[in-house]
This record gives sequence, C-alpha cells and structure tokens, in this order.
Amino acid sequence: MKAAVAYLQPFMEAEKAQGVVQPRGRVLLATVKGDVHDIGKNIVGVVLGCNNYQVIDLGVMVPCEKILDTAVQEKVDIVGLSGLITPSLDEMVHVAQEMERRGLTQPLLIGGATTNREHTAVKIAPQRSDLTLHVLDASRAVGVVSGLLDATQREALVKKTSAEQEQLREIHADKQRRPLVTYAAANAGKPAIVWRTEDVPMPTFIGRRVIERQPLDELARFIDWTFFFTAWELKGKYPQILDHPKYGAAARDLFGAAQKLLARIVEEKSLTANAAYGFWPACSEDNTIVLFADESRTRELCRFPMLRQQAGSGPYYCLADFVAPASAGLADHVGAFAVTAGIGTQDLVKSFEQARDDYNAIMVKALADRLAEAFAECLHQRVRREWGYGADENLSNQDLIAEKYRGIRPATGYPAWPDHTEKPPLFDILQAPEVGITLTESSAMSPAASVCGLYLAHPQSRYFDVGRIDRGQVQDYARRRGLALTEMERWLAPNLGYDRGIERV
Ligand code: B12
Repeated sequence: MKAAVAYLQPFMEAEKAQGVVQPRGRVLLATVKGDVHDIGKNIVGVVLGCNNYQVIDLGVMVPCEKILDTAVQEKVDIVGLSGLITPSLDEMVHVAQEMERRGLTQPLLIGGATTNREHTAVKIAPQRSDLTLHVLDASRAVGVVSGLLDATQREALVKKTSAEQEQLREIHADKQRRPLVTYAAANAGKPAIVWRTEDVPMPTFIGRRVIERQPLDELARFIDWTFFFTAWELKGKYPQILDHPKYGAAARDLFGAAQKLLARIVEEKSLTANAAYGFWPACSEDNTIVLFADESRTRELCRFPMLRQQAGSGPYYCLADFVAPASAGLADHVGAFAVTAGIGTQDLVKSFEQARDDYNAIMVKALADRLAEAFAECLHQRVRREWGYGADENLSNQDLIAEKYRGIRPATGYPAWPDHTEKPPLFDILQAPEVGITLTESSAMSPAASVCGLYLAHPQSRYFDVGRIDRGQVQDYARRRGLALTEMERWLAPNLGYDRGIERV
C-alpha cells in the first residue's frame, strides 16, 4: 500500500498544487525520550499515511521540547506518543503537563505496549484541559483520528472519553483501596523452598563470557513465531494461524515475506547477534540476591534487591526466595545475561526506507526482535547445559516455548522483576556495552532488539507478578537500592498500591 502511495505521490502532489487534494490532517508521532521502540508507532504511521493523513514522524528517543516545538511549527492537528517500557509512562505525563503549560490544545494520543486506558485516564489525562486518549492498536487509529478531525464527531468523542475516563479513575481508586497484607506479613508468608544439595548444581565456569557473531541460522530455529504475528496484529498461535479461516491467507503471505527476508539477513549477515553472560556465586539475604566475585565468597560483586508480592492470600513470592540463603550451607549460584540481535538494524532499515519500502523496514525490526528473543532462549538452553542440570535435556522448540525446562530467566521490567533501575548493575557485571548493548536514561536497551535478565536454577523457581505493594515495602526497597523514596516511587509507579501524589512538573 505504501509503495502504491509512493508511486502515486507525484500525481497527488500535482493535484494538491492545483488545490484538488488536501491531506485530511497532520499528525505528529514520536516515541518518547529514553525509549527506543517504534514498530507499533511505525505501523500506525503507515496506516495513517495510507489514509491520506500527513504524518510527521520524529522517530525514537524524542525529548518533550522537540515534540512540542515541532507541533507548534508544523501546526499539527494531533500529537501521538508511543512507548514500550514503564519509565516512558512518566515521560508521557511530563509531555501532557508541558502541553498544558504551553497552551497546546491538540488532542494527545497515547499508544505502545506499556500504555493502557487506565493509566491514561488516571495519570495522563488529568494533566490537561484538552483531550488525551489511549489508542489500543493501529486498526483503531484511523477511526480515532478521523473522528477527532470532524467537529461534530469530535464533540461526541470528547464526551464519551471523559465519561469513560472518569469511570476508569473510579475503578482505579477502588483497586487501590483493596487491602494488601503488611510487608512483614508478606515476608512471613513466603513460599517454603526445600534446600537440597542435589538442587544446587555447580556451573562449569565462574565469571563472564561473551559470544560474538552468533550464527543467525542457529537462532532462527529458536524463534517463537506467535509473537511475530502479534506484532502485525494477526492474533493467534503459530502454526495454527497459517490455517485460520479468516486470517490464514494474510498470515501465510506475511510468513512467506518474513522467511524470504530472514534468509537474506542470514545469508548476507546483515544483522549481528552478540551476548554477554556468566555465572556467579550467590546467596540470598532476606529479599536481596547477593553476588560474589569468586568462590571464596568474601568480595561482594553486587546486590539485586527484589520485591515481594503483597496481594492475595499467599504464598507471597520474591525472586530472592529461589536463591539459597547462607544459612542453608549450600554454595548456590545465579546466572546473568544480555543478548542483542539488533546490531545492523538501522542500516538495513534505512536502505528499505530509502526505497520507500516501509513494509520491509518494519519487517527487519520485527525479525530482529524475534532473533533477540530466540537468542535468549538458545543461550538459556546452553546455560542449563553448562550448569549441568540441563545436560540431558531433549526439548523441541515448542517445548522450549512452553518452558518445559527447569529454572527461569526473569528479565528486568517483567512482572516478577519490575524495577528497570536494576539494569545498570546488571550491565556492569556483564560489561554489556563491550558487546554493543547500551542503556538510555530510562534504562531502555539500544539496539532495541535486546533482552537482559537473570538465570535462576532452583527447580521450584517460577514466574509471578509482584503486583501492588505498599509504602512500607517501597521504603525498604529504596533503602536497599540506595535511592530516595520519591525517585524509587517514580520507577515503581505501576506497582504502587497507594497514590504518590502529584507527578513531576
Ligand atoms: C515482543 C516483546 C518484546 C520484543 C520486542 C518489543 C518491540 N519491538 O515492540 C523484545 C524481545 C525485544 C522485548 C524486549 C524487552 N521487553 Co518486551 N515485550 C514484548 C511483548 C511480548 C509484545 C510487544 C509487541 O511487540 N507488540 C506488538 C507491537 C506492534 O505493538 P505495540 O508496540 O504495542 O504497538 C501497537 C499499539 O500499542 C499501538 N501503538 C503503539 N504506539 C502508538 C502510538 C500512537 C500515537 C498510537 C495511536 C498507537 C500506538 O499500535 C501498535 C500497532 O497495533 C510485550 C508484552 C505485550 N503483550 O505487550 C512485552 C513488553 C512490552 N516488554 C517489556 C519489557 C520489560 C521488556 C524488556 C525491558 C525486558 C528485558 N529486560 O530484556 C526488553 C526491553 C528492550 C529494550 N530495548 O529496552 C514489558 C514492558 C513494560 C515494562 N514493565 O516496562 C512488556 C509489556 C511485558 C510485560 N508484561 O512486562 N520485548
């Protein structure tokens, strides 16, 4: 579609010059400061462009000032923000505050994987007198934008949205009132872990190792294709989606195009996949995982404070539960990793963009993301072997996707480990920048197609959602992290089971 539009462009320009065709409106799109993801935003941009909206796309990591200056200079009708990780939510609040301060009255659209209707209603919309609206996906973007640019429809949309947002704020307030157990009670109600020598294996090496230029064809067989289709809004499990009565034909087309581009990337080695990983002696100290430099366990390397669940009836899980306390008398270890498959993405994307081939430009990123996740899976398998307990494992890719193996690899930012501020210490021990992975001010990883986390081996280790926590725990956590309470509350905002008051201005 975009290629067809590109072909028609000169004719459309000529018609525009004669006043025959005008764009239906101007929409500014940007991924906020500190965030690097743009697949979703780019899909929205293409969809709007194909519907004759003029899209001014400022790219990723865009500071608030640039967004608002451009909105003024270009006289845009709508401002759209995107973000993938939770720190971006706070930045969106800031943009909303600044729009109000500078008197920008355009509707503000909020999108991206980390955003939702509730957060938009509770935290972002109240910052402005004008409309702020969450848009779930690209398929809804045209309807919303066209509605907003039509005076009568707009009035109805504003009314409907404010009523909905009021309701969402009430639902949120109700949720916040739901009782949590005290932090002390949660600590007392932790799961019972049985500490046996045979469950605490010895890794084959201690310290950090790197993998450079991991062959991409080896990674390709670890790909979980289901999420590839999700990225393109084809929702369904792979491989069944290929035979879906409604989406099957589109899914097969898409899959064919992906295979073709993947084969080219593998053949031309146009993306590079690197990793840093390692094993370290470790123990748990209450809710903190402590890593040591060597087996003498005399020099501490770093600490990863963890959060404990406080909602529900227990047991109340914390990742530190799965690492042996010193009192167990066992020499436990943890693994850590950072992988990327995104080195080279930008050049490849640029070459497609220059050819006005947005489809393949987005496809490159979607494939790089798949390869990054596949690398995390592949490296985890290798780690289980190097740790000994996975030596006899014989699992298919479907079994790996279903996590039918022992142990977990919690990633920073995922529900069991929601604190993104844990990435800098993780990157220090892994020296991740040496393999080409760096962090932004919001702790997003660059290149975008990167994953990092810990490996925990205990057979009882499992994923869970930390969920809502109380101020008592946040205070204790801030102390353990060495950060001020307000700073900690900002990073942990989605987990706060209480209102922290006015956000930054
Ligand atoms: C696939 C995936 C990845 C992929 C790629 C992500 C990507 N490029 O989008 C990889 C494996 C690289 C990845 C990595 C990470 N991820 Co991830 N990931 C996901 C997952 C499973 C799907 C996201 C996705 O691709 N969706 C498809 C795309 C197309 O959708 P989208 O971006 O949301 O865009 C659509 C809409 O949101 C909307 N939209 C988007 N922008 C805009 C803008 C406007 C104006 C409008 C109108 C609409 C709009 O339209 C788009 C098209 O329909 C989500 C969970 C989930 N189910 O959402 C977690 C998730 C996004 N990841 C998460 C996290 C934490 C991470 C990591 C930090 C983990 C880690 N420690 O390694 C890293 C961060 C990477 C980095 N560079 O910093 C969290 C983020 C929340 C948080 N706690 O911060 C999530 C929500 C999982 C979770 N439940 O905790 N991830």
